[in-house]
Amino acid sequence: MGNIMEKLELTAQSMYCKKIEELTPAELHYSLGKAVMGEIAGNWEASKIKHDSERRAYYFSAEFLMGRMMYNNLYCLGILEDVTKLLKKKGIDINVFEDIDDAALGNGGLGRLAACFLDSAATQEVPLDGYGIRYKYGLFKQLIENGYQVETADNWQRFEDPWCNRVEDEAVTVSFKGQTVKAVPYDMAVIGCKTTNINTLRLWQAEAVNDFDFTAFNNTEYNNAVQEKNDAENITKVLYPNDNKYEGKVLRLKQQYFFCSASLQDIMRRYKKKHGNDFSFFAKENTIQLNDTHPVSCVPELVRLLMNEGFNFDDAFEIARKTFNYTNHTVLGEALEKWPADLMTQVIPEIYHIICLIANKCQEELTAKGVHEDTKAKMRIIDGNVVHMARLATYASTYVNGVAELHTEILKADVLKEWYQVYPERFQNKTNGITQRRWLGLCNPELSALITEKVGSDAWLTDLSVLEKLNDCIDTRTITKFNNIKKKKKQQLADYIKKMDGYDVNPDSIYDIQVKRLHEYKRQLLNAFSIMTIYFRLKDKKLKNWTPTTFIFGAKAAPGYARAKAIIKYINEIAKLVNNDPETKDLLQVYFISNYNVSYAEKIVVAADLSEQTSTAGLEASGTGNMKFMLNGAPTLGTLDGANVEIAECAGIENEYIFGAKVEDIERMKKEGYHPKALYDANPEIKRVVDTLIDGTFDDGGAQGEGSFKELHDSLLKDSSWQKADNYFLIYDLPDYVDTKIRANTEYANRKEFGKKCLINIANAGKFSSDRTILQYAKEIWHTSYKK
Ligand code: 7GP
Repeated sequence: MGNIMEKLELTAQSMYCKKIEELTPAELHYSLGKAVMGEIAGNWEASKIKHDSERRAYYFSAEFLMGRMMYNNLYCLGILEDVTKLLKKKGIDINVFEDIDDAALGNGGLGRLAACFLDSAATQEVPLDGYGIRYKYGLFKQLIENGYQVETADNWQRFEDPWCNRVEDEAVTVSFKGQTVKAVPYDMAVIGCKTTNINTLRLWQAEAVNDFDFTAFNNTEYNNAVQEKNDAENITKVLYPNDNKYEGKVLRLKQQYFFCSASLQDIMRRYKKKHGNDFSFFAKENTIQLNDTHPVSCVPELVRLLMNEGFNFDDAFEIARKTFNYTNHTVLGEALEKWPADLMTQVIPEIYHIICLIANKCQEELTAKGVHEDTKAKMRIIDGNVVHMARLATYASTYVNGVAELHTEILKADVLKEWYQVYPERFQNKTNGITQRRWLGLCNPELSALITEKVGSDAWLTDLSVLEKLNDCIDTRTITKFNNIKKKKKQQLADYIKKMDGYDVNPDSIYDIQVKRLHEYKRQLLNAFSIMTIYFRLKDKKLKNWTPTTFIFGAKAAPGYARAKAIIKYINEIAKLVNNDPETKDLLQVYFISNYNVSYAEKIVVAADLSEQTSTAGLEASGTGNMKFMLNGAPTLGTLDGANVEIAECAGIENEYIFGAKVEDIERMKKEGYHPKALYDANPEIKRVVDTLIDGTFDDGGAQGEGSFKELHDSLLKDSSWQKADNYFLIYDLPDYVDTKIRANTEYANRKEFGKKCLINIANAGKFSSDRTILQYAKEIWHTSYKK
């Protein structure tokens, strides 16, 4: 500890010629970050040596949504409190680091899961290192202007990045057709909790092999002189801002192949240092987890690299198949990657050629297994000039897994049905989890202290299953303590929202919260409709005993996703109406907070009274936000979808607010016919609410009845050539949703009974630690070591 302050002083002096107390927040952040890095250097080195000596796993992911590093790292090192005090002595408030941007190198669930996994692996001493992309610009920052989303660039590196070391001498080159670039690794330390183990996240940055063409410059062709540099750097310039949507762009394919090739070359280099050219131990010593299909070009790339080492195709492929495992994160058709063959040929022809070989091998193998021709046709890796990446991943992996029980069943029964029939032994489930260090310890010290007091120690920090002990101490006093903590967290959130967004949130109201990416299947629009339903009932005096409620939304829409953007505008229009209506403003408030990100989430999940998880049953693979709310004591107001099912199982369905169609109901409606227009015509309340999209209640900026709200209205009621009406069953689910929401509101008034539900949720959240998930991966898929 003393050491860190000394190191901090030295860095401040040598880098900035300043005393600690004179540093700007950015300088302090950099200096303290570097001091911490210096402090852990020895442990980090030792951990690397350990990983080199045993079977190890790699997590390949195009996204790692790490969030803010400073507090987390100090917390995991167990020195957050001390550093806070020491800085205070110098007159510095540790909250200054709130000015430092999150590392937002991910979109949402998939990227945040990768970050939780790294944290858990480090803590559970699983030899797992991450490989990804060091985007210059992470996920855009969101402003809300006049109710519309406006995007600005996320220049997260502008404060410098003390957490990464550039490792110049381990740079490699990656070749595309007509272009070769340099891949430079940046290593981030992933610090475990209550262990000296430190794992590594290696992120690749694209640079030019030759920065600057002097001849061109001398010929006064300045643009040409820097052309190569720009073309190379463009590869890792920006994160594609899509969540649950595939984008078939050349640059995206380049990003994927770029980090796959660099990472595999890196692994091969390390392997060769140990074994020379004898690759017989490769799959015994290395296992690679593919985080969805974004890194699937790894498969042909490993085959290519092994063939360069002298292997024939079949032997190379066998090694690859033993090395890779694939996690699927979505069943949405528009998210499944399907690369056009000509695009691949244009960018990575050698890789495409190897994919052709794999595709042929697959069909031969299926023939040999006696698979029916029709089934074989459905399993073509290359089908009509399109490469199906999920099929390639499934074929080329040892294990394939879904991310919640229900999701895995849907993969087996539907999305990957044919594959499950031929290769049943490959399929596993690994229900997602979240790290309790960030999502309880760090963000909710008040609740953490109560839990530690009740369960008798802080063992929950590295073994969340001990929370079950809480089940025995849910008495009146504990409930009161919990309710007081929740109250405090709600006040803190109100203050934070005031600071960030300028809104005055009533801390005495119920906080009903929906934060996640904006997507039609997540059904923020359903939530909006339920609010309008309640608003009209209040106006019509049809709803009695309503406890004042604040509905809080946070969500980024992909910049090209028009309907998602229209929904943001619609929610903001509702906010304007109800927040200013003298008849309702004390009963109903609606706020759309801007730029929802990991750091905002840390303030939000701890303050929620209700957790909105409203996806159409069958479509949310797991969800992880749902687990964060549960762990902080908010019952789920949601559908039986993804991990909500397991949340309800663990806490008891009577302790959640479950509504709506189940997967079977949705399937039946799809088969037998679903007629939202008929339901709308038959129910004047639904009609009134849905028609606020077109009847002039709200302004979408377009001409009356022609703007983006009209398009939303049509999407719910009119079959179109490419999509059936109300694809996501909002109209079907609305009545039950409203009833359930009102029931939650009524039950909230009994503070003791509701508090008990909250505590039961916490007590039964143990399963949802990513420690549990990562240990299952280690034991059942990777077969690596872990902390005993
Ligand atoms: C998400 C799923 O939508 C979410 O339900 C799950 O919790 C999360 O992955 C982690 O498993 N999927 C994505 O974010 C995504 O973009 C397409 O999937 C590749």
